Amino acid sequence: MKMPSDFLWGGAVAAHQVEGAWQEGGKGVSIADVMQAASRTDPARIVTDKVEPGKVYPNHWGIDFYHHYKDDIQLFKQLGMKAFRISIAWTRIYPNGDETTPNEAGLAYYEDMFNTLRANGIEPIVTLSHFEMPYKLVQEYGGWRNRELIDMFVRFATTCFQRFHKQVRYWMTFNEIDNQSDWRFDHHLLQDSGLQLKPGENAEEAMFQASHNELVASAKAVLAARKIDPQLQVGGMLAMVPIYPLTAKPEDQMFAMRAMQYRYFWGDVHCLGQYPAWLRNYWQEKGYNIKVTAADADILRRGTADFMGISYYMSFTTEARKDGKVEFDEHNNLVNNPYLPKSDWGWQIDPVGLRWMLNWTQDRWHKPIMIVENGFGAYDKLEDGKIHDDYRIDYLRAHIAEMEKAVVIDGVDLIGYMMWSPIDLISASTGEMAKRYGLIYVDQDDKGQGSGKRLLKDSYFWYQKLIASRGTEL
Ligand code: BGP
Repeated sequence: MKMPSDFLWGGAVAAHQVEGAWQEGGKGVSIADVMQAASRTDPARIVTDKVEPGKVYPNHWGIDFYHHYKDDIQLFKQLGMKAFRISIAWTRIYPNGDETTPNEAGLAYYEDMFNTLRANGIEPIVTLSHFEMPYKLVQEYGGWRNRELIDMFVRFATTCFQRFHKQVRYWMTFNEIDNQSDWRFDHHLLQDSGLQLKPGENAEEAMFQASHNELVASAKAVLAARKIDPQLQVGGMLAMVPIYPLTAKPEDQMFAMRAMQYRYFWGDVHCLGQYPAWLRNYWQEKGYNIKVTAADADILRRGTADFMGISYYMSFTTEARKDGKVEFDEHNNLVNNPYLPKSDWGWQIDPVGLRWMLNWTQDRWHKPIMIVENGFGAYDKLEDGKIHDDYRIDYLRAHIAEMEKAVVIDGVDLIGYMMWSPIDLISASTGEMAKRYGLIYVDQDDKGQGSGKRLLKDSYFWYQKLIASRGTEL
């Protein structure tokens, strides 16, 4: 199906997964610099107590995009990309988060990158916080449970809007803010909200307070952007995962609905400007004391998002609890979906779920949508200098076909599609290089060894044709 001529076909990355150069250009230490990959079973995965000079984490080297971006952008241009999503590392702009004067070297770095993108006909799309708040804000301020972070984030956002508003029109505040619904897994608390639990602290309550502070910061950033340049579009960003009921049993249906309400209340606040009634009741019933001031409520109401950025990789399935309670317990209540295959990392592959989710998102929030992540992590095999990644093409083709139905048949207001990722990068959840997403191969292993050379995979040529044909040559 032919997509509109102004549709933004592109690709996405995050700063900490590609840049490397973690101590260059005046950059401070971020949580991503000291955190072991999220899903490793290593008990030490959560965080180091201090930054150990000799200790290296994959995010320290990324794919050295910091030094390679000019060449890589040429490859993106030849691919035909119309848009490129990246995040700004907060620590390049405010190294510790609590300074009042920004780091000029960091601003200059992104300025040159955005200019290079524009000069090559590529629209930069920017996330402000993608899993990498300054580490000092975790250690000394206690992460997002502390309201002081609101103004620090708004200062960071305002600095970026002021400096880059001519080059960057589309912004998102917090990447996958709804991942915090998985607060049972402590890496989400740390990575997304900078929370290390205190003895006796209730994780869910802390998560709700941290999330509230982030939502206020996000709404304040929206209001700041409007003042600086009314052309700016500032969105929220959610990991969209349909949560299907396992059966037609009403209890399963009710349970799955509440699971969706729970996961997407962040979107409700972003788009509708207020908390849903069920959640306020839930806080009360649990005895949670979430500090929401009258001024906060006013900011949330006024600072609603201009669009919604979403990522889509998979769907979940759930069934009712045996005790009849309509709330998640520590087991996460997710079950296997017998109809769906899985990736090597156990992610359920569900292209139809993307169309389902796009319709659901539009019906619920009535905002323009941008797909800012969708892709397939797989082991690639290099054969005679080539990578025949049919499995990646199959995944992208099936998802894009469903996306096109959502736009052309269902009338979903979709601004663009950014696949994850145009180039191999460090996996956020495993810290591996071996879990590859790219259309461009990077010769580097899990330990950072390799020539760093870039090679074009079969999927690169496939996506190139697809963009040139406006989505018809699937
Ligand atoms: C999303 C994150 C990305 C990216 C992607 C793939 O949740 O926003 O940063 O990493 O998932 O996940 P992974 O790298 O863990 O395979």
